[in-house]
Amino acid sequence: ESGITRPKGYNVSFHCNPDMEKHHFGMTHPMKPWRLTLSKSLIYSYGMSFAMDNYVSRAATYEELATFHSTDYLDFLGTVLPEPVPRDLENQNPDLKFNLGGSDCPLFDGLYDYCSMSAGGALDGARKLCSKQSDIAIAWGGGLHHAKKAEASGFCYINDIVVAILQLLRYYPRVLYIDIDVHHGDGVEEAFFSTDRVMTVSFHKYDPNNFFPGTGALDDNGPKSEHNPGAHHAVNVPLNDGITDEQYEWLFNSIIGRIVEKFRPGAIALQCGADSLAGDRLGRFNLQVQGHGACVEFCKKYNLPLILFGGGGYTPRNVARAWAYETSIAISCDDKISPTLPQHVPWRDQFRQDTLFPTLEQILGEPRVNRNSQKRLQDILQHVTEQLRFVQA
Ligand code: V1P
Ligand code: CA
Ligand code: ZN
Repeated sequence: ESGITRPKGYNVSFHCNPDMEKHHFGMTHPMKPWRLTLSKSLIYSYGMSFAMDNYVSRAATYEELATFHSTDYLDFLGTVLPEPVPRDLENQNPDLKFNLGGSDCPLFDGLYDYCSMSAGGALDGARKLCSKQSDIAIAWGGGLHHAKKAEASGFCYINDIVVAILQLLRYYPRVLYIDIDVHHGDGVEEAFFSTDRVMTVSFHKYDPNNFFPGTGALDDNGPKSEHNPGAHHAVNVPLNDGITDEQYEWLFNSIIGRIVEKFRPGAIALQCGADSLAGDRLGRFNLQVQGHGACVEFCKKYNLPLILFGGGGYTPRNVARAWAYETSIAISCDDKISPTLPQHVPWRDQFRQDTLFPTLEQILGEPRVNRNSQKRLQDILQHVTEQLRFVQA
């Protein structure tokens, strides 16, 4: 009914595991794995599965996770059990091992399974790109960009992105990582701080004192020690509250355009965290589904192997709209998706309006004040342009 057909000579693979979605971080925790169920419900209702190769992703193995994570950390993650009674409300426990068990990264039933399935989908996607069986791979269950080698952080325990990029690096000399989640992609940045084979670019709300994780200033571009090949290969785009589609698209296209020209990546990994959308429970921007999706469209135009990850996104109806729209961008050539939601979508009431593209007024009532001046955005572009003088492909 959507008119979506399978394009010839170009493959999209979709990687998910319904078992992942059953896990719960806890009643008051903003991360709801169920948003993946809602997203798939919309994607399938539009008929998009007929235009993709659909895979139930397997759980990543211990050895695969150990390509990035320390075995100490993995061993602990595999054996910790949830507390029968919550310790205390305010996360004051002084002996959290590996930052596990606090309010951001709680221990819940099936935690290890949840993490290994998230990484399994991302890794399966990366492998499909390496074997040229897919041109675009989609892993909405991945994108957990804060996890460190031996530490959980910001709702992320296993860094599926790093594991997937390490796989891509076996086949592609250079990988470009782009992160449009409203938070700084610190875990991925840090993992590749000392290599010039991965360039990381994060767009995020930046306020070192009041917004998680507090890193990602414009001039944080990788350790500038003399013999570090990774110097200048971290790009940070710090933004303020209320940025609009128009500004974001201009900045994204200008920056990514210059980077691709200079760095000439063999593959692109795009983290599509949906908490940069207007109306997100944790986010601060005024992006609409169209502006968020325009980033995917822009990346797709390079015709490079592309992997799309999920990430943040705390208002499930908006997450589902964005990831459904972005799935349609991945599979469609020119045919546009219907802006009206399909007649029969499970959990139809969740969406409130029957449009894929709600207006800012529909989402928020009153849009957030935009605190990004055009002058500041130009200065950011200028800084990045100068930084790129130190980069060579
Ligand atoms: O602000 C903090 C920590 C807690 N303080 C000690 C500082 N944590 C944030 C974490 C946000 C993580 C975002 C993950 C992602 O980038 C990728 C999946 O989207 C936080 C926030 C907040 N408003 O920033 N934690 C919580 N809210 C939280 C709220 C209720 C229950 C548990 C956590
Ligand atoms: Ca980001
Ligand atoms: Zn986020």
